[in-house]
Amino acid sequence: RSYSSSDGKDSVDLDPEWVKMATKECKGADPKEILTWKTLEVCTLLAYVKPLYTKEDTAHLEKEIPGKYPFTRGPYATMYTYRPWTIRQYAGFSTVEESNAFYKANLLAGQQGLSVAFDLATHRGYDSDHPRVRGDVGMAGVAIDSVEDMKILFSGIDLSKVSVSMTMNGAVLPILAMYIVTALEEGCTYEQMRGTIQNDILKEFMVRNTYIYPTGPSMRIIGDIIKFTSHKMPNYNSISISGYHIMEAGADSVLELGFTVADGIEYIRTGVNAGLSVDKFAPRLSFFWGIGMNFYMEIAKMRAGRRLWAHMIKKLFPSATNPNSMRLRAHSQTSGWSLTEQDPYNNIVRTTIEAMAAVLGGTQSLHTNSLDEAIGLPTEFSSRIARNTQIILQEEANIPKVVDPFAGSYLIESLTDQVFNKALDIVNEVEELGGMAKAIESGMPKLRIQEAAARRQAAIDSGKETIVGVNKYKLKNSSSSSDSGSADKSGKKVDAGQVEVLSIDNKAVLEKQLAKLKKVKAERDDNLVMESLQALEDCANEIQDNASPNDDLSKNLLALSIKAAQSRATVGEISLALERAFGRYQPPSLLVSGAYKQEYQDYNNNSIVDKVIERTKKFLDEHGRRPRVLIVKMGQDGHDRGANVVASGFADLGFDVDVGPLFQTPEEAARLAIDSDVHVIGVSSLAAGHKVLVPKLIEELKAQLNEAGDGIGNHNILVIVGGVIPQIDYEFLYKSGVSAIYGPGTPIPDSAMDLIDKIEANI
Ligand code: 2CP
Repeated sequence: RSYSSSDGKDSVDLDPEWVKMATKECKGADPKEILTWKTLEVCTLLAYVKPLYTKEDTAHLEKEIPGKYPFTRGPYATMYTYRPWTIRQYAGFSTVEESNAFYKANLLAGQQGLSVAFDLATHRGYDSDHPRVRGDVGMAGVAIDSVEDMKILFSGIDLSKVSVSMTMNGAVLPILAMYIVTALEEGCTYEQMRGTIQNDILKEFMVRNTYIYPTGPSMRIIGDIIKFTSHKMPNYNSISISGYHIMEAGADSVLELGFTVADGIEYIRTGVNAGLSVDKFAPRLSFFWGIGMNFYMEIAKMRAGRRLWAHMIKKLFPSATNPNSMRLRAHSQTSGWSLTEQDPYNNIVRTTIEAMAAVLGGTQSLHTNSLDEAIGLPTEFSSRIARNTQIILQEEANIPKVVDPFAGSYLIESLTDQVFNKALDIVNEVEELGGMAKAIESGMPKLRIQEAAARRQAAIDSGKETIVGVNKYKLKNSSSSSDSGSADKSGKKVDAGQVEVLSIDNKAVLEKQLAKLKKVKAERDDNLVMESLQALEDCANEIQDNASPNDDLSKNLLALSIKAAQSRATVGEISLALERAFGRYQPPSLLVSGAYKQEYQDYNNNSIVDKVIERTKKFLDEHGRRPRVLIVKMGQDGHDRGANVVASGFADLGFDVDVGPLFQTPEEAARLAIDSDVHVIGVSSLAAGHKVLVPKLIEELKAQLNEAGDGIGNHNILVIVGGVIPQIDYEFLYKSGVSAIYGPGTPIPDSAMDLIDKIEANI
């Protein structure tokens, strides 16, 4: 065990005088041995964190001021003292009418910028009437099919004044085009458009999974967007380079930082390959961090991130001379993954702590999660508390009064150095693989993130890491969220376990969308639509000519998508025109093995893990094969952290695990389960589609098993469900034929043991 300092050498050891006193207080034990903090980042070999930092640890520090290279202390000189961060809550649900009303109410109540959540059908480039998106329309975001929808979404909102962020990656061309057409038709000029499009496809291939086209064409789309916006929309941020999803998928802070900065470098190269100078577009690249419960580390991460970006641009792109090209500005979101279904009011506290880390780290814009997000969609009540958390930090706590208040802290400065150095190692590793696009093809980032996720889950399941209300300090009689409260001192029932969640009527939204689609298609000039779609497809088929003047936008995919959107072509039609040229991306299936078991046993030997392993062995002896599970994700929900962690955990425990491809229909999932002769299908659902998709799966299973007759091995395949399932839907799912629901917080070995019982009973 050794500590390491910013230059990688052994750092100043613990202060000897303190060690003496501490040894006494530790009753003779070595404080270095027992008080050293082995952080989560140990996965990426971050050095151990000392229990005490002193002046000697920061003796090497040079003076830095905010607003100046390397920007460790902030992208602006005055930071929040002059203008606090933007309160920007990510939202969108159901229809454009409902989302528009929600946005307007939020702006009146103190929100300062908009951030649009689209439904998964839109993300994946399907119109609402496509058969693959039955369970997804309007569920985890707002449904958009054409410019007419977009116009209603922003009606009564002045797009020349309010900056709008749109989380869109796969279907980025039709959605950005429709936004631009809406703004133009409302009288806003290109120069006046301010806001951000996420447009970060690399992390989609790594973790978020809402890609449409293969990597090459996807990067070409990004090049065209950078080119178009840098010429015509000087105040618009062309990418939000996102660490958030990398962290939510399980990465620790160092991995998140390293991979995100490596993504950014790849985008700079993409802009340069599109014929642009770095200074023409880099100042409008922006970043997006996930902020979890690792308080000190998150502050250090944000400071180190700014320094790392500035350092890499200077080193790799010497032609960049505008300091704004090196200035990292970031949006942050508190971690959705850190929220718990159990005892959910604790989530307000978690979000507050995370929000404080984000602002003490110097974020430019912030989303604070609602307390109910581990259970379902936020209500007006929970959204208000989330928003007010930020207003209170801005207006009551005096936090904005001083720039970078943690600067000079022995700990934070040391940690900033350490995170910088370790993340730099990751960036260099990616560079050695040939840059992020190549690294992704090698599978390296995905596997590293999955490994970190599996270890984290094992740390929680084994009790090494505390989650209040989940694995420690649980509510009485609470095995899951079914707990509906406990008694307070006066014996009165306190409702601590149940919260109300927003419920979306998927059928009603779908009907509305279908009617609107029909109307748009009836009223438009079809010839114009066909022409514009053909032009787009032809351009996509042409090899790019990098020698063309860099302000020539005649062969630009965004310019042509704008024309298509103006003609009232739909999201699905524009996406399909591009798909005809580019094809659809099929992801490889990758799974880590051994990490879960090792981390668990490291902390807790001779545990339930060993018992489950014994049980699966016995099962093998008795039944001639291992218990076999197919993990599926249906609909357009690509959140696969839970599915991957469960799959690798179950495999480590001795199950035969199959992982279905993402985006299956219930019919396809049923077919795969029967063909693979599994005992169980485990459905992982995080995007609210379970009430439509799970009953359909069970129906399909029955129909297909009947069709197959007696020749099939399993007459009855069990269906289990995990993920974000509101308690109120449990009864419905059980009635539909679900055998078990394992909500967030269920330890993997517990669910595994329960499942073996169920499989044996079923056999
Ligand atoms: C700010 N300004 C200042 C100062 N602070 N000027 C002088 N002194 C200061 N102290 C100026 C800036 O230069 C800018 O003007 C304007 O004020 C606004 O400040 P900003 O820092 O640009 O803030 P912003 O407009 O809020 O933009 C922040 C970001 C932007 C990070 C740059 O990219 C952004 O808003 N991103 C949000 C992304 C987002 O919402 N993502 C949601 C993901 P100029 O512009 O004239 O320079 S949801 C994800 C979910 C989970 C999902 O993906 O599924």
